[in-house]
Amino acid sequence: MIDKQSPLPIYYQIQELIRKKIDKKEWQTGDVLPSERIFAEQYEVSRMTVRQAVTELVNEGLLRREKGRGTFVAEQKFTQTLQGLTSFTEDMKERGLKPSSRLVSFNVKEAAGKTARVLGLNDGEAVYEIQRIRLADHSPMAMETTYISKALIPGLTKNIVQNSIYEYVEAELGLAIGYGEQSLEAALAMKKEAELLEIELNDPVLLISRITHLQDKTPFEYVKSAYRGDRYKFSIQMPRNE
Ligand code: 16G
Repeated sequence: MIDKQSPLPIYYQIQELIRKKIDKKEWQTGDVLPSERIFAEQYEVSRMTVRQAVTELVNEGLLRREKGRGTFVAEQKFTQTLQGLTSFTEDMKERGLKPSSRLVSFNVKEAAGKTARVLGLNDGEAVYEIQRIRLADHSPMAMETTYISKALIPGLTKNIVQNSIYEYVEAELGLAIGYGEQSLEAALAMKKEAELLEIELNDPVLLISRITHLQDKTPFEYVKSAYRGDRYKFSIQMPRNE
């Protein structure tokens, strides 16, 4: 199966062979790969070559190494489009997964600084600060910190925010959500995020900041989230402007 005469580098051929086994579900999420030694013997290549192929796939996110335990087929990443304003609940349901939230904290605070500014509030006005771990089929995907003006949406409760906030705003309150502004940047998971997201300290996360407005342009939420870098991939369609 490995063609040593081929112009394709051997490590690349091994990489594609592993990819194929995963595509064909011969190896599934959570399965452990044979050791480098066994691999090298089976395909009559050096362990270095096997290591190179595996490292590339680990960097790509297809495989995951665990110290002292071996190399596993990683959970596949979600591709999340950046077009359209959707809620976590909607995104997960569309994928056929069960959305849920683990409430980390629910407080009313005095708005200050950027939070007050982006929500159009004066310093000292009351805001809800809601921290939630968002889960898909019980597996943590993101940690969200949401700020919402108490004067605008006075009735929020722990119970409500454990379900969909967008659904409450639209279906219960009859408010129309209009548009959002969002930015993304790379970061390393800090201690609290790592623990709650069940990843290692300094694992990659994507920080997403969103300000969402009602149709009448009133800003209604300011959300700072950390998405697991190993579970998410973002995509967008880009028509070239004339
Ligand atoms: C998404 C949003 C978040 C919003 C939440 C509402 C990002 C990147 N996305 O997670 O801003 O608050 O959906 O979800 O922050 P819910 O309706 O399920 O509570």
